[in-house]
Amino acid sequence: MFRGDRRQLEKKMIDEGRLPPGQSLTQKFPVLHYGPTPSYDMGSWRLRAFGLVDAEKTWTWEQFLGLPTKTITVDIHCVTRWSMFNSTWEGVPFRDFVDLVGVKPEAQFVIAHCAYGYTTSLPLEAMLDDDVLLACRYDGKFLEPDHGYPLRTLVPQRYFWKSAKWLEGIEFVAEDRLGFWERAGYHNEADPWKEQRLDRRW
Ligand SMILES: Nc1nc2c(c(=O)[nH]1)N[C@H]1C(S)=C(S)[C@@H](COP(=O)(O)O)O[C@H]1N2
Ligand SMILES: [Mo]
Repeated sequence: MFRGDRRQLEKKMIDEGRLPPGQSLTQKFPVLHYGPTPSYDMGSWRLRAFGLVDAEKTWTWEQFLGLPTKTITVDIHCVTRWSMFNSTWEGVPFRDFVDLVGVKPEAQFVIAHCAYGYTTSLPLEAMLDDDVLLACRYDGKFLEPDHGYPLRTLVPQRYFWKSAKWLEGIEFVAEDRLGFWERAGYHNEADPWKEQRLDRRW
């Protein structure tokens, strides 16, 4: 892409409703997180589903890789104002995961638990969208450690901090609990089309 053309292209993409307001396009995939990148011994790695579920369940890496996956190509939007078009991810559709787990009717929110206690949450209803994945591959390969290896959530319809890297647990709850960036003042809805970046009540 030519530098001079970039602004024009971005304006066109905003006008066409593809690029959310206030965003710029990036060609490379930036890395963003708080704290160090964890490294896992995959022999002892577990994904755990708990909270308002019929029975708590855990998956080993081997078991998780045996679950049916789907591949999608989506645009992602970071609150720091970069958007990346056409990123291709493979993972277990969250909807299918919910069916596997058996979630109680009182469950209204989903809390993603990650390495070092990072959490982020969303309404269960939002997590049931077609394009929400427990993603284990990006561009046909396992995730890079910096991008969340071995597993992250992918929620393309929200700012990217809602896509939790180094996922270790999924908790189903009746009442929401603010996550790491949300407690720091980020908006709990995080809809890029409404520019829900910071919570103005702070
Ligand atoms: N576990 C964990 N997940 C995280 C974060 C984090 O600090 N810890 N940061 C979030 C933020 S702010 C962004 S923008 C995206 C960045 O993902 P990337 O590094 O793959 O681009 O990860 C999100 N997921
Ligand atoms: Mo972010």
